[in-house]
Amino acid sequence: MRKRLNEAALSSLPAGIRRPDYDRSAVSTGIVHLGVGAFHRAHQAVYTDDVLAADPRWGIVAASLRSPDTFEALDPQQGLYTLSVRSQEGEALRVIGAIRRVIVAPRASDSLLDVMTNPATRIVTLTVTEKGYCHDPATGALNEKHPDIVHDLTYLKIPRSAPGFIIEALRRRRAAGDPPFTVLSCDNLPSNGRTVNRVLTRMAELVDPELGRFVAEQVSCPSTMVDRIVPATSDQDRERIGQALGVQDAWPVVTEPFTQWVIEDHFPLGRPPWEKAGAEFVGNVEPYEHMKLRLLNGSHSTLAYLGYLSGYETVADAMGDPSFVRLIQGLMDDEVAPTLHMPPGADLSSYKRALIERFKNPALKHRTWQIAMDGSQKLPQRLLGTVRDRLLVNAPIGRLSLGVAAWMRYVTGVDEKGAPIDVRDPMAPRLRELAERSEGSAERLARELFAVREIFGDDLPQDPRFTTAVTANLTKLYETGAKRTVAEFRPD
Ligand code: CS2
Repeated sequence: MRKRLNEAALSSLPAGIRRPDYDRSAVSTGIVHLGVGAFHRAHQAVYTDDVLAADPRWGIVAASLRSPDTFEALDPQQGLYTLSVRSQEGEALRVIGAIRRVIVAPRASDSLLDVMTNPATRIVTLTVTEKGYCHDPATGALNEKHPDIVHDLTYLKIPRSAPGFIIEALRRRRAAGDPPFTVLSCDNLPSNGRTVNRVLTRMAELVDPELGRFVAEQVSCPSTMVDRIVPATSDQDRERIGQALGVQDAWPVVTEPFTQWVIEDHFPLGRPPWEKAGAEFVGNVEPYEHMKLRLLNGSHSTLAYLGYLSGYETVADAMGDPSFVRLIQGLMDDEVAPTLHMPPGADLSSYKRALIERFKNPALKHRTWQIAMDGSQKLPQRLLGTVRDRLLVNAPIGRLSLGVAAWMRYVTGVDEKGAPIDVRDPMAPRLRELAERSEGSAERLARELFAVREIFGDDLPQDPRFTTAVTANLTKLYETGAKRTVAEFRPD
């Protein structure tokens, strides 16, 4: 049995493994993070770790809103964990110390609210995934019927949802005469700052119209574009990293060399000097976000559904198939790129080239099944916004509609060999029921699913250019299977 990674073990780690270059005992809490998954630990926590030597006031208290797993792994490690950066060239390990404490919100909502209410907390960051905002993905408005929102509006002192925690903390700060913290969404939502602001304002209004005005007028929610591919950690990763460290890390995170963070610079109570760690501060994040959500995430979701149905376990496996590379290249070049207003100084060709290489990274075991999760929350910003822009100028949507059709085929919950698919999605039961009602008819399945307004809105189901293209692709998927459909794909 190896000893556990913790403060005492830091000095005996093998040379060459980076570790905190600052005095952890001098660090105080300036940030509360909601949603302490692998993504946060491989992204924002690393940028923060990089700048704690320069300014120790920005330590992180991180909360998980559901499962105690991260707490149980990191608490005995005093918040320390390993970041593994993997590529074909090898693996670089580094121990991150930016997280001071982990809280399991459902067990300790009071402790979490106490830290959020402390005036020293000046930023609340979020990676709660798309569904954590409890919004309607097609419109971006708060879903007032969401069970967690209904709960929180009745029992705001013991909230469950991310918006509930933020609103209760802001309410308490306002009552105490303390200024509001800045809310920084780091999720892959369209205009994530504006979306979180809209959701919070509405929730606050429902609590008290005065609080609604306060949130609308005084809470800053800068938008951000976050990018780093972070697959789920496997037991092999744990074992390999434990061997290299000589101590056991219960939950390291594994990622790629690439990382990017673009942030709107509006932090009334100040912020860490993240630019020193490579973050880019800009006036308007939208062009960066469109570029990333549509090119990277749009391709990712397309690869996930078609790849899974074709029997490819990982993104790199799917990218080993030249027909998939051709499809994704065509999707990016011909269908997505023409809809983008590029950010100043960005080079579209090298961005797309780099994406193909990142997807091919064989050292990352990024499962198609993992990316396929929560499609109902992802489709609008990844594929459907692009579809709308293309239809506006009457341009072809062959590959985009194939991606949508593959999602439809996937959410039936039965694969091409008749085996069950473990569909993880907040709408899974409803999607499954619609699929069952369609009795194996591609046309009926498409019709039933187009009627899900939360995903397709009111406009797309009325547009025969969209419905015909998706239905034709879905029919082809049923008739010939995903692999052949991709191999035989010809643009219109
Ligand atoms: C992925 C993203 O799981 C998914 O849906 O598309 O997590 C993706 O890896 C990141 O956005 C990359 O920045």
